Amino acid sequence: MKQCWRWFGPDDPISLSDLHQIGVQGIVSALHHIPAGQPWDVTAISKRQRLLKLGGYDWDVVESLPISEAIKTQRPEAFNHIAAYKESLRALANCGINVVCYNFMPILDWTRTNLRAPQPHGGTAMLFDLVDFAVFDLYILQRIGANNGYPKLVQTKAKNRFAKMTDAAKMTLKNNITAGLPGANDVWSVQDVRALLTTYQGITSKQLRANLIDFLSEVAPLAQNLGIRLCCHPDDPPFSLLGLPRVMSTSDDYSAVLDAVDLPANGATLCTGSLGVAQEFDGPRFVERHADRIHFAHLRNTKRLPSLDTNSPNFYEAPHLEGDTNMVGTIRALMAEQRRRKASGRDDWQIPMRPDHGQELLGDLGRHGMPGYPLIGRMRGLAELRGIMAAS
Ligand code: DNO
Repeated sequence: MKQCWRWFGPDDPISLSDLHQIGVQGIVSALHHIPAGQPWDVTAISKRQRLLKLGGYDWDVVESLPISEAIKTQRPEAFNHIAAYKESLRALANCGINVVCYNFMPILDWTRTNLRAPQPHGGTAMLFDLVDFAVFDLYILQRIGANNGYPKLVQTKAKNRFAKMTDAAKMTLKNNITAGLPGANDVWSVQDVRALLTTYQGITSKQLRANLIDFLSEVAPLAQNLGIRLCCHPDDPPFSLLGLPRVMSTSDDYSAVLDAVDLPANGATLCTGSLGVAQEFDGPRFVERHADRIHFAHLRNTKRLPSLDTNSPNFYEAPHLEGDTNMVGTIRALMAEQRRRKASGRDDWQIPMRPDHGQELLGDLGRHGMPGYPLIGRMRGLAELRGIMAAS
Protein backbone atom coordinates (compact mmCIF):
# COMPACT_ATOMS: atom_id res chain seq x y z
CA MET A 1 0.00 0.00 0.00
CA LYS A 2 1.14 3.55 -0.51
CA GLN A 3 2.11 4.88 2.90
CA CYS A 4 0.40 8.25 3.12
CA TRP A 5 0.08 10.91 5.80
CA ARG A 6 -2.65 13.42 6.42
CA TRP A 7 -1.37 16.96 6.12
CA PHE A 8 -3.79 19.79 6.88
CA GLY A 9 -2.15 22.47 4.75
CA PRO A 10 -0.02 25.52 5.54
CA ASP A 11 -1.33 25.71 9.13
CA ASP A 12 -0.34 22.13 9.94
CA PRO A 13 2.31 22.26 12.68
CA ILE A 14 4.16 19.32 11.10
CA SER A 15 6.41 20.24 8.21
CA LEU A 16 6.32 18.25 5.00
CA SER A 17 10.06 18.05 4.66
CA ASP A 18 10.26 16.19 8.01
CA LEU A 19 7.98 13.44 6.75
CA HIS A 20 10.71 11.99 4.52
CA GLN A 21 12.59 10.97 7.66
CA ILE A 22 9.75 8.69 8.69
CA GLY A 23 9.25 7.11 5.30
CA VAL A 24 6.01 8.83 4.26
CA GLN A 25 5.37 8.20 0.55
CA GLY A 26 2.26 10.23 -0.22
CA ILE A 27 -0.03 12.95 1.08
CA VAL A 28 -3.70 13.16 1.97
CA SER A 29 -4.93 16.75 2.13
CA ALA A 30 -7.88 19.07 1.56
CA LEU A 31 -8.71 22.71 0.98
CA HIS A 32 -10.27 23.10 4.39
CA HIS A 33 -10.81 26.84 3.93
CA ILE A 34 -13.39 26.33 1.17
CA PRO A 35 -16.82 25.75 2.75
CA ALA A 36 -18.95 22.75 1.81
CA GLY A 37 -21.13 23.64 -1.16
CA GLN A 38 -18.53 25.92 -2.79
CA PRO A 39 -16.45 24.73 -5.76
CA TRP A 40 -12.70 24.05 -5.67
CA ASP A 41 -11.01 25.56 -8.71
CA VAL A 42 -7.82 24.65 -10.56
CA THR A 43 -6.00 27.70 -9.18
CA ALA A 44 -6.61 26.75 -5.55
CA ILE A 45 -5.84 23.07 -6.16
CA SER A 46 -2.61 23.75 -8.02
CA LYS A 47 -1.52 26.19 -5.33
CA ARG A 48 -1.72 23.35 -2.77
CA GLN A 49 0.04 21.01 -5.20
CA ARG A 50 2.91 23.49 -5.58
CA LEU A 51 3.28 23.67 -1.82
CA LEU A 52 3.37 19.90 -1.60
CA LYS A 53 5.92 19.69 -4.41
CA LEU A 54 8.19 22.06 -2.49
CA GLY A 55 8.07 19.53 0.34
CA GLY A 56 8.82 16.70 -2.10
CA TYR A 57 5.34 15.20 -2.36
CA ASP A 58 2.39 14.71 -4.68
CA TRP A 59 -1.20 15.13 -3.54
CA ASP A 60 -2.44 11.53 -3.59
CA VAL A 61 -5.83 11.68 -1.90
CA VAL A 62 -8.37 14.39 -1.22
CA GLU A 63 -9.83 14.03 2.26
CA SER A 64 -12.42 15.36 2.23
CA LEU A 65 -14.35 17.02 -0.53
CA PRO A 66 -17.16 17.82 1.90
CA ILE A 67 -20.84 17.32 1.24
CA SER A 68 -23.03 20.16 2.44
CA GLU A 69 -25.85 19.68 4.92
CA ALA A 70 -28.20 20.94 2.18
CA ILE A 71 -27.24 17.97 -0.01
CA LYS A 72 -27.69 15.54 2.87
CA THR A 73 -31.18 16.84 3.61
CA GLN A 74 -32.06 17.76 -0.01
CA ARG A 75 -32.83 21.37 0.74
CA PRO A 76 -33.25 23.71 -2.28
CA GLU A 77 -29.57 24.84 -2.21
CA ALA A 78 -28.60 21.22 -2.90
CA PHE A 79 -28.99 21.80 -6.63
CA ASN A 80 -26.20 24.42 -6.71
CA HIS A 81 -24.10 22.50 -4.23
CA ILE A 82 -24.14 19.39 -6.44
CA ALA A 83 -23.16 21.53 -9.42
CA ALA A 84 -20.25 22.87 -7.32
CA TYR A 85 -19.26 19.32 -6.34
CA LYS A 86 -19.11 18.34 -9.99
CA GLU A 87 -17.06 21.41 -10.80
CA SER A 88 -14.61 20.46 -8.04
CA LEU A 89 -14.31 16.92 -9.40
CA ARG A 90 -13.55 18.28 -12.88
CA ALA A 91 -10.91 20.61 -11.47
CA LEU A 92 -9.32 17.82 -9.41
CA ALA A 93 -9.20 15.55 -12.46
CA ASN A 94 -7.58 18.37 -14.44
CA CYS A 95 -4.90 18.55 -11.78
CA GLY A 96 -4.33 14.78 -11.90
CA ILE A 97 -5.84 13.91 -8.51
CA ASN A 98 -8.03 10.84 -8.62
CA VAL A 99 -8.94 9.60 -5.14
CA VAL A 100 -11.61 11.63 -3.33
CA CYS A 101 -12.88 10.78 0.17
CA TYR A 102 -16.06 12.19 1.70
CA ASN A 103 -18.58 11.23 4.37
CA PHE A 104 -22.33 11.43 4.78
CA MET A 105 -22.69 11.91 8.54
CA PRO A 106 -25.49 14.29 9.51
CA ILE A 107 -24.28 17.47 11.25
CA LEU A 108 -21.45 15.99 13.32
CA ASP A 109 -18.37 14.48 11.68
CA TRP A 110 -16.16 12.29 13.87
CA THR A 111 -16.97 12.70 17.54
CA ARG A 112 -15.09 12.12 20.79
CA THR A 113 -15.87 13.31 24.30
CA ASN A 114 -12.30 13.29 25.65
CA LEU A 115 -9.42 14.24 23.38
CA ARG A 116 -6.61 13.38 25.78
CA ALA A 117 -7.47 10.56 28.18
CA PRO A 118 -4.37 9.53 30.16
CA GLN A 119 -3.14 6.02 29.38
CA PRO A 120 -1.29 3.68 31.76
CA HIS A 121 1.87 4.00 29.63
CA GLY A 122 2.04 7.78 30.23
CA GLY A 123 0.67 8.94 26.88
CA THR A 124 -2.91 9.96 26.04
CA ALA A 125 -5.67 8.64 23.78
CA MET A 126 -8.96 9.93 22.42
CA LEU A 127 -12.07 8.46 23.95
CA PHE A 128 -15.84 8.35 23.53
CA ASP A 129 -17.96 8.05 26.65
CA LEU A 130 -21.72 7.77 26.27
CA VAL A 131 -22.52 9.37 29.63
CA ASP A 132 -20.42 12.43 28.70
CA PHE A 133 -22.15 12.56 25.35
CA ALA A 134 -25.52 12.38 27.12
CA VAL A 135 -24.42 15.27 29.40
CA PHE A 136 -23.83 17.33 26.28
CA ASP A 137 -27.05 16.27 24.61
CA LEU A 138 -29.35 16.58 27.65
CA TYR A 139 -27.88 19.53 29.53
CA ILE A 140 -25.75 21.62 27.16
CA LEU A 141 -27.59 21.24 23.87
CA GLN A 142 -30.87 20.58 25.69
CA ARG A 143 -32.27 18.72 22.72
CA ILE A 144 -36.00 18.17 22.92
CA GLY A 145 -36.82 14.49 23.42
CA ALA A 146 -33.17 13.60 24.01
CA ASN A 147 -34.03 11.50 27.07
CA ASN A 148 -35.72 8.90 24.85
CA GLY A 149 -32.39 8.06 23.26
CA TYR A 150 -30.63 6.91 26.44
CA PRO A 151 -31.21 4.03 28.87
CA LYS A 152 -32.45 5.18 32.30
CA LEU A 153 -29.11 4.47 33.95
CA VAL A 154 -27.26 6.66 31.43
CA GLN A 155 -29.75 9.47 32.08
CA THR A 156 -29.21 9.26 35.84
CA LYS A 157 -25.44 9.15 35.56
CA ALA A 158 -25.47 12.07 33.14
CA LYS A 159 -27.58 14.11 35.58
CA ASN A 160 -25.18 13.45 38.44
CA ARG A 161 -22.10 14.09 36.34
CA PHE A 162 -23.43 17.38 34.99
CA ALA A 163 -24.23 18.55 38.53
CA LYS A 164 -20.59 18.09 39.51
CA MET A 165 -19.00 19.57 36.40
CA THR A 166 -17.11 22.87 36.49
CA ASP A 167 -17.91 25.52 33.88
CA ALA A 168 -14.55 24.89 32.28
CA ALA A 169 -15.29 21.17 31.97
CA LYS A 170 -18.68 21.95 30.39
CA MET A 171 -17.02 24.28 27.91
CA THR A 172 -14.39 21.69 27.00
CA LEU A 173 -17.03 19.02 26.46
CA LYS A 174 -19.10 21.36 24.29
CA ASN A 175 -16.08 22.29 22.18
CA ASN A 176 -14.91 18.69 21.84
CA ILE A 177 -18.26 17.76 20.33
CA THR A 178 -19.32 20.78 18.27
CA ALA A 179 -16.26 22.85 17.45
CA GLY A 180 -15.02 20.44 14.81
CA LEU A 181 -12.17 17.99 15.28
CA PRO A 182 -9.39 18.23 12.69
CA GLY A 183 -10.71 17.71 9.20
CA ALA A 184 -14.37 17.90 10.18
CA ASN A 185 -16.51 19.55 7.52
CA ASP A 186 -17.89 22.27 9.72
CA VAL A 187 -17.49 24.14 12.98
CA TRP A 188 -20.80 24.66 14.74
CA SER A 189 -22.10 26.52 17.76
CA VAL A 190 -24.73 24.94 20.00
CA GLN A 191 -27.30 27.26 18.34
CA ASP A 192 -26.22 26.04 14.90
CA VAL A 193 -26.66 22.43 15.97
CA ARG A 194 -30.16 23.20 17.30
CA ALA A 195 -31.12 24.89 14.04
CA LEU A 196 -29.67 22.09 11.92
CA LEU A 197 -31.51 19.47 13.93
CA THR A 198 -34.80 20.94 12.76
CA THR A 199 -33.73 20.37 9.14
CA TYR A 200 -33.54 16.63 9.86
CA GLN A 201 -37.10 16.38 11.13
CA GLY A 202 -38.78 13.55 9.27
CA ILE A 203 -35.52 12.30 7.75
CA THR A 204 -35.39 8.61 8.57
CA SER A 205 -32.45 6.29 7.86
CA LYS A 206 -34.26 5.14 4.75
CA GLN A 207 -34.59 8.72 3.54
CA LEU A 208 -31.00 9.64 4.35
CA ARG A 209 -29.74 6.60 2.46
CA ALA A 210 -31.96 7.52 -0.48
CA ASN A 211 -30.47 11.03 -0.40
CA LEU A 212 -26.95 9.59 -0.46
CA ILE A 213 -27.87 7.35 -3.38
CA ASP A 214 -29.45 10.31 -5.23
CA PHE A 215 -26.25 12.28 -4.69
CA LEU A 216 -24.08 9.41 -5.94
CA SER A 217 -26.33 8.86 -8.95
CA GLU A 218 -25.50 12.44 -9.90
CA VAL A 219 -21.76 12.52 -9.20
CA ALA A 220 -20.45 8.94 -9.55
CA PRO A 221 -21.04 8.69 -13.36
CA LEU A 222 -19.10 11.94 -13.80
CA ALA A 223 -16.32 10.70 -11.49
CA GLN A 224 -16.18 7.48 -13.53
CA ASN A 225 -15.70 9.45 -16.75
CA LEU A 226 -13.06 11.63 -15.16
CA GLY A 227 -11.12 8.65 -13.77
CA ILE A 228 -11.83 9.69 -10.17
CA ARG A 229 -12.47 7.12 -7.44
CA LEU A 230 -14.90 8.40 -4.81
CA CYS A 231 -14.66 6.69 -1.44
CA CYS A 232 -17.16 7.15 1.34
CA HIS A 233 -15.79 7.25 4.88
CA PRO A 234 -17.84 5.36 7.49
CA ASP A 235 -19.74 6.95 10.34
CA ASP A 236 -17.49 7.62 13.31
CA PRO A 237 -18.67 6.32 15.72
CA PRO A 238 -20.84 3.83 13.83
CA PHE A 239 -24.09 4.53 15.66
CA SER A 240 -26.72 7.24 15.89
CA LEU A 241 -25.87 10.49 17.70
CA LEU A 242 -28.39 13.20 18.70
CA GLY A 243 -31.20 10.98 17.48
CA LEU A 244 -29.99 11.41 13.89
CA PRO A 245 -29.82 8.60 11.37
CA ARG A 246 -26.40 7.30 10.32
CA VAL A 247 -26.31 5.15 7.19
CA MET A 248 -22.67 4.16 6.61
CA SER A 249 -21.97 2.22 9.79
CA THR A 250 -21.76 -1.42 8.71
CA SER A 251 -20.56 -3.62 5.88
CA ASP A 252 -24.22 -4.14 4.85
CA ASP A 253 -24.66 -0.35 4.61
CA TYR A 254 -21.74 -0.27 2.18
CA SER A 255 -23.24 -3.07 0.09
CA ALA A 256 -26.56 -1.24 -0.16
CA VAL A 257 -24.96 2.01 -1.34
CA LEU A 258 -22.26 0.51 -3.57
CA ASP A 259 -24.78 -1.78 -5.27
CA ALA A 260 -27.31 1.03 -5.78
CA VAL A 261 -24.86 2.94 -7.99
CA ASP A 262 -22.85 0.08 -9.35
CA LEU A 263 -19.80 1.81 -10.76
CA PRO A 264 -16.15 1.35 -9.72
CA ALA A 265 -16.03 5.10 -9.09
CA ASN A 266 -18.54 4.65 -6.27
CA GLY A 267 -16.26 3.19 -3.63
CA ALA A 268 -15.36 2.92 0.03
CA THR A 269 -12.81 4.26 2.47
CA LEU A 270 -12.13 1.36 4.80
CA CYS A 271 -11.65 2.99 8.22
CA THR A 272 -10.91 0.14 10.60
CA GLY A 273 -11.11 2.49 13.57
CA SER A 274 -14.61 3.77 12.82
CA LEU A 275 -16.18 0.49 11.72
CA GLY A 276 -14.26 -1.51 14.33
CA VAL A 277 -16.14 0.05 17.23
CA ALA A 278 -19.04 -2.25 16.31
CA GLN A 279 -18.69 -5.74 17.76
CA GLU A 280 -19.77 -7.38 14.47
CA PHE A 281 -17.05 -5.72 12.36
CA ASP A 282 -14.78 -8.20 10.63
CA GLY A 283 -11.94 -6.40 8.81
CA PRO A 284 -10.69 -9.21 6.54
CA ARG A 285 -14.30 -10.07 5.61
CA PHE A 286 -15.00 -6.40 4.78
CA VAL A 287 -12.03 -6.38 2.41
CA GLU A 288 -13.08 -9.63 0.74
CA ARG A 289 -16.65 -8.42 0.34
CA HIS A 290 -15.98 -4.93 -1.01
CA ALA A 291 -12.69 -5.87 -2.68
CA ASP A 292 -12.06 -3.63 -5.69
CA ARG A 293 -14.45 -0.95 -4.43
CA ILE A 294 -12.03 -0.06 -1.60
CA HIS A 295 -10.10 2.95 -2.81
CA PHE A 296 -8.49 4.18 0.41
CA ALA A 297 -7.65 2.74 3.84
CA HIS A 298 -7.53 4.40 7.25
CA LEU A 299 -5.75 2.00 9.57
CA ARG A 300 -6.45 2.58 13.23
CA ASN A 301 -7.59 0.53 16.18
CA THR A 302 -10.16 1.06 18.90
CA LYS A 303 -10.92 -0.82 22.08
CA ARG A 304 -14.44 -1.07 23.43
CA LEU A 305 -14.89 -0.28 27.12
CA PRO A 306 -17.55 -1.53 29.53
CA SER A 307 -20.67 0.34 28.53
CA LEU A 308 -24.21 0.99 29.69
CA ASP A 309 -25.65 0.65 26.19
CA THR A 310 -24.26 -2.08 23.94
CA ASN A 311 -25.61 -0.29 20.86
CA SER A 312 -23.49 2.78 21.62
CA PRO A 313 -20.35 1.40 23.27
CA ASN A 314 -17.72 3.49 24.97
CA PHE A 315 -14.30 3.14 23.36
CA TYR A 316 -10.82 4.60 23.19
CA GLU A 317 -8.24 4.76 20.45
CA ALA A 318 -5.77 1.96 21.15
CA PRO A 319 -2.29 1.55 19.68
CA HIS A 320 -2.57 0.49 16.04
CA LEU A 321 -1.90 -3.21 16.61
CA GLU A 322 -3.87 -3.48 19.84
CA GLY A 323 -7.61 -2.95 20.27
CA ASP A 324 -10.52 -4.97 18.92
CA THR A 325 -9.77 -4.90 15.19
CA ASN A 326 -7.84 -7.73 13.60
CA MET A 327 -5.28 -5.42 12.02
CA VAL A 328 -2.92 -8.13 10.81
CA GLY A 329 -5.74 -10.01 9.07
CA THR A 330 -7.12 -6.81 7.55
CA ILE A 331 -3.74 -5.77 6.16
CA ARG A 332 -3.14 -9.25 4.76
CA ALA A 333 -6.51 -9.06 3.00
CA LEU A 334 -5.71 -5.61 1.59
CA MET A 335 -2.31 -6.80 0.33
CA ALA A 336 -4.00 -9.80 -1.32
CA GLU A 337 -6.50 -7.43 -2.95
CA GLN A 338 -3.60 -5.40 -4.33
CA ARG A 339 -2.05 -8.54 -5.79
CA ARG A 340 -5.36 -9.38 -7.48
CA ARG A 341 -5.53 -5.89 -8.98
CA LYS A 342 -1.98 -6.14 -10.23
CA ALA A 343 -2.58 -9.56 -11.74
CA SER A 344 -5.63 -8.22 -13.58
CA GLY A 345 -3.41 -5.60 -15.21
CA ARG A 346 -4.63 -2.54 -13.32
CA ASP A 347 -2.01 0.15 -13.20
CA ASP A 348 -3.76 1.76 -10.21
CA TRP A 349 -3.44 -1.41 -8.13
CA GLN A 350 -1.83 0.30 -5.14
CA ILE A 351 -4.21 1.27 -2.34
CA PRO A 352 -3.31 4.49 -0.52
CA MET A 353 -3.38 4.04 3.26
CA ARG A 354 -2.65 6.30 6.16
CA PRO A 355 -1.95 5.58 9.81
CA ASP A 356 -5.16 7.10 11.07
CA HIS A 357 -4.90 9.04 14.30
CA GLY A 358 -2.33 8.26 16.94
CA GLN A 359 -2.04 8.43 20.68
CA GLU A 360 -0.05 11.37 22.03
CA LEU A 361 3.30 9.97 23.10
CA LEU A 362 6.61 11.33 24.39
CA GLY A 363 7.32 14.68 22.68
CA ASP A 364 3.67 14.97 21.54
CA LEU A 365 2.59 15.51 25.13
CA GLY A 366 1.82 19.05 26.17
CA ARG A 367 2.19 20.39 22.65
CA HIS A 368 -1.54 21.01 22.19
CA GLY A 369 -1.21 19.77 18.61
CA MET A 370 -4.13 18.74 16.45
CA PRO A 371 -6.21 16.20 18.39
CA GLY A 372 -5.72 12.73 16.93
CA TYR A 373 -2.92 13.85 14.64
CA PRO A 374 0.30 13.93 16.67
CA LEU A 375 3.68 13.31 15.07
CA ILE A 376 5.14 10.61 17.29
CA GLY A 377 1.92 8.67 17.87
CA ARG A 378 1.23 8.48 14.15
CA MET A 379 4.86 7.67 13.46
CA ARG A 380 4.61 4.72 15.86
CA GLY A 381 1.42 3.64 14.09
CA LEU A 382 2.96 3.88 10.63
CA ALA A 383 6.04 1.95 11.71
CA GLU A 384 3.93 -0.87 13.11
CA LEU A 385 1.60 -1.02 10.11
CA ARG A 386 4.55 -0.93 7.72
CA GLY A 387 5.99 -3.96 9.48
CA ILE A 388 2.80 -5.94 8.86
CA MET A 389 2.72 -4.84 5.23
CA ALA A 390 6.31 -5.94 4.73
CA ALA A 391 5.51 -9.34 6.21
CA SER A 392 2.28 -9.86 4.20
C1 DNO B 1 -11.00 11.83 11.37
C2 DNO B 1 -11.29 11.62 9.98
C3 DNO B 1 -12.59 12.23 9.51
C4 DNO B 1 -12.67 12.00 8.03
C5 DNO B 1 -13.93 12.41 7.39
C6 DNO B 1 -13.96 11.89 5.98
O1 DNO B 1 -9.90 11.78 11.76
O2 DNO B 1 -11.18 10.28 9.66
O3 DNO B 1 -12.60 13.61 9.71
O4 DNO B 1 -11.68 12.74 7.41
O5 DNO B 1 -15.01 11.95 8.09
O6 DNO B 1 -14.86 12.60 5.25
